[in-house]
Amino acid sequence: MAQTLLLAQDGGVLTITFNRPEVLNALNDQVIKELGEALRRAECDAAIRCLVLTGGGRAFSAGQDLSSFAMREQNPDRVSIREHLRDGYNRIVTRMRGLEKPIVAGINGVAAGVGLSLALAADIRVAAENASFTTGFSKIGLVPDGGMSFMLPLLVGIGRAAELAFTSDRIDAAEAHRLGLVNRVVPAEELGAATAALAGQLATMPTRALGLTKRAFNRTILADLDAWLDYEAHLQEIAGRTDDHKEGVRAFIEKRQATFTGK
Ligand code: LHQ
Repeated sequence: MAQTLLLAQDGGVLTITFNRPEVLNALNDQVIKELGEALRRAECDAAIRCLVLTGGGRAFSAGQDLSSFAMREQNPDRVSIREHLRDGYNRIVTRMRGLEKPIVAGINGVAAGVGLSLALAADIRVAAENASFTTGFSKIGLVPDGGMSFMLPLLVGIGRAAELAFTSDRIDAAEAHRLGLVNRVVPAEELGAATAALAGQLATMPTRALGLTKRAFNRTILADLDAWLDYEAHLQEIAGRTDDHKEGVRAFIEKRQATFTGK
């Protein structure tokens, strides 16, 4: 099976690149598995002192692979959305926040759905000026998951978070920067060098102190991370049973506008 992630270590920096460019780095079970393994490697290897998460091709990540998700829905033995989240994305987010090393997201293109959630779970976000952002969930009748329901209001404030989550409007990097969603915006051709320079700097800092700082921030603002993730999964289970969710996914696959009924 083709590798869905590319890993490259340069000094103390491990760069993880989503590698499904043909579907805008949409995330399937294999990506989640490989990402879990890469994070485990970063936890165990003292030589790795900073992570970079980025995307290959024109996207950072378009979120859950909706084609594989729609096929999964036809399997009578499928696990519930709640379990899908608990066993997959929630573990990844817990690992990312629990990793006591800095994580820099190099957002090279569109970040949507849980792809955006993973960018928000990183510590610092650097975006290319042609990157774009959409929560995306409401377009398929779902609620923000992968930690987005608390990271988004934390970063941009609850009013702006509501607007972004309700409308799923796509915003550009300049707007994302204005809202506080990303730390820096750089010309597209400089993104690799800019993230590498920042990550290289962080990798030479006192890793233990940075890790403990992250632990302190987590405790201050994400003290109930696991409970929140669990609650999101519970809400997603409810949303996932609606007609609007089924219509939203069908409409995406059939490349047409969804008609939502509110049910
Ligand atoms: C895709 C995808 C995609 C497959 C583009 N899947 N193929 C958690 C738990 C349980 C249930 C479900 O979900 C979740 C978490 C989530 O992440 S839910 C949200 C999932 N993501 C989305 O709803 C975003 C869907 N994608 C889009 O809205 C657009 O593609 C964006 C805004 C990302 C980019 O738009 P464009 O730049 O116009 O590109 P495109 O739409 O033309 O996409 C290019 C290709 O990528 C296209 O395939 P094709 O064969 O026509 O070239 C898309 O079908 C494919 N693709 N996203 N998520």
